This record gives sequence, C-alpha cells and structure tokens, in this order.
Amino acid sequence: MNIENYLKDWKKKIDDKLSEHLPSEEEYPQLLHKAMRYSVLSGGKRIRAILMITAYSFSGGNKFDEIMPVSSAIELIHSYSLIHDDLPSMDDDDYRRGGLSCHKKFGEGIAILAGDALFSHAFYLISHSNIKADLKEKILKVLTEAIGNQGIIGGQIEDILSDSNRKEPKLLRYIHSHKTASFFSAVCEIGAILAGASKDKILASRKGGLFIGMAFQIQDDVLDVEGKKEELGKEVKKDNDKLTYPLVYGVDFSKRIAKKYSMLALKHLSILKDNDGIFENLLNYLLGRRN
Ligand code: GRG
Repeated sequence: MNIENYLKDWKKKIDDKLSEHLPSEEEYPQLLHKAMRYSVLSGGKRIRAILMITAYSFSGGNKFDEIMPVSSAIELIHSYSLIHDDLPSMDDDDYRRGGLSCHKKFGEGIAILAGDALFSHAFYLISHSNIKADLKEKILKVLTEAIGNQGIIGGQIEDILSDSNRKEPKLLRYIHSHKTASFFSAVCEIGAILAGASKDKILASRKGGLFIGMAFQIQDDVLDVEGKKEELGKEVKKDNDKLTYPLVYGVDFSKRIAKKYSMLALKHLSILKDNDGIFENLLNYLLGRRN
C-alpha cells in the first residue's frame, strides 16, 4: 500500500475518534473544553497513534475498535506535552501546527489547565475502555514509565537545562532518547502487548520504536535548521541555544545518524508481519518530511 494513503486513512480514523473522545465545547466548563479541543484537533500527523496501531496490526491484532481509546489517549498525552513545551517558561513558542499555540490563543493559565486535563482524560479513556484488565495493567506500566521522570519529563528537564556550549554527545543522547524516543518506544510496545504478542515481539517493538523515535527527533532538529516556517507551522531556528544533533555533528552527519537509527529500527521490527513494507516506507516518510 502507498504510504501516503496509509497515513491519511489512519489519520482520518484517529481524528474522528479523538473528536468523539474529547468533551464537547458546549459542555461546562466550556472554555477548558474549547482549549482542549483546539489543541488536539488543530492538526498533527498522529504518528504515535499510527505506530501503535501498526505495531498492533503487524503483531496479529484485529480488534481496532477496542484499541482506539488507547490511540486517542496517546495523542492526548502528546498534545499535552506540546502545550506545555510551548509555554513561555519552556520553549516559548507562539505558533504550533500552523496556528497560535494554546497559551497565545487562550492565555497561560487556561493552557496549563487544558494540558493537565488532556493528561487526565487520557487515563480516563484507557480505564473506561473494554480492554482486558491484565492488558490494561501491562500497558499502563509501559506508558507511565515512558512519560514520567524516567521518560519524557526526565528528557525535557535536561533539554531546558541544556545549552549550546555543552556539546556532550552522551547528554544529547539522553535528551533525545527520553524526551522523544521513550514515547515512540512505548507506543510500539503497547501495540504489541494489546495484540497479545509473544515476549520477543514485544521486546522487538519496544527496541524498534526507540530507534524510530531517535531518528524522528534528529530529523526534527534538522528541520529546525533547514525547514521553513510555512511548512513547519511554527518558528524555525528556535533551537539555536540548545543541545541538538546538528550542533554536535553538523546537518549532513546528523542525517546519516538518523538513517542509521532507522535501519536499526527496521532490523528489530522485521520479526513483525509487515507484508507491504509499511515500516520501511514510514521511516522514509519520517526522514523526508518537511513538517
Ligand atoms: C506530557 C509527558 C508530558 C510531559 C510534559 C513539556 C514536556 C513535559 C515535554 C515536551 C516533550 C516534547 C514536546 C518533545 C518534542 C517531541 C516532538 C518532536 C514533537 C513534535 O511531534 P510531531 O512532529 O507533532 O509528531 P505533530 O504536530 O505532528 O503531532
């Protein structure tokens, strides 16, 4: 299958479910729900949810309706991290996904609370889903580990403390593997767990997802240097004072490292049943993307 169609079809299904799973703008307190819906439904590639669904499907899962609350939860957590990442005390970004960032549109207090509410709502969706209790417990362990102090937040704190004078490759790998790749790893592992896959497939999905995440974040760094505001939907050259792959290795070598990580990802994921080469095409898409 053509990868653009694959991504487009799943994005549409994920977007529809997200709209259904979010509280309506008419529901009290309206302003909170408006800010939540604005941030989640204003765009986004839905890559994390698509990876979860793909790992699920290639591990033998076929009950897509049952797992959609988990794919929504993943995108709600991601949107929450973007809202908080854009705040003045973090990356201080006025634009996101081609529009105003949440705090620019609604004010800082509302944006913080909208992020917090998205985070809680993600766990509401998982806990109210029809997924079997033992699988729920397993995925919650993976998810909470990936997004907490030893995952996204651990990476984010080192990211905001980092500066371009400390060109330390070990610290750079810590930031990227925690801030971004830990979540990619978790969503692939969760897909395999939900499908009831064997231990070796679950581990392969976890490792493959980690390498996809590393490649993805390096490309994100490269886009900050080479990308265009109109394509990215946010300001470029915002990472000038940050520890990034282009800073430490230069743009060309960073691209080669991203390619190496994508090959490693494919090596691990090769034990899943991917008849149409979706993972390979997906990685090529991610490394060639302009937003
Ligand atoms: C919510 C767990 C949690 C933590 C809060 C603010 C923060 C702590 C973490 C920020 C982590 C962060 C924003 C990492 C950057 C990851 C990244 C490359 C985001 C862009 O992802 P895309 O390109 O965005 O998938 P779209 O718009 O397509 O969804």
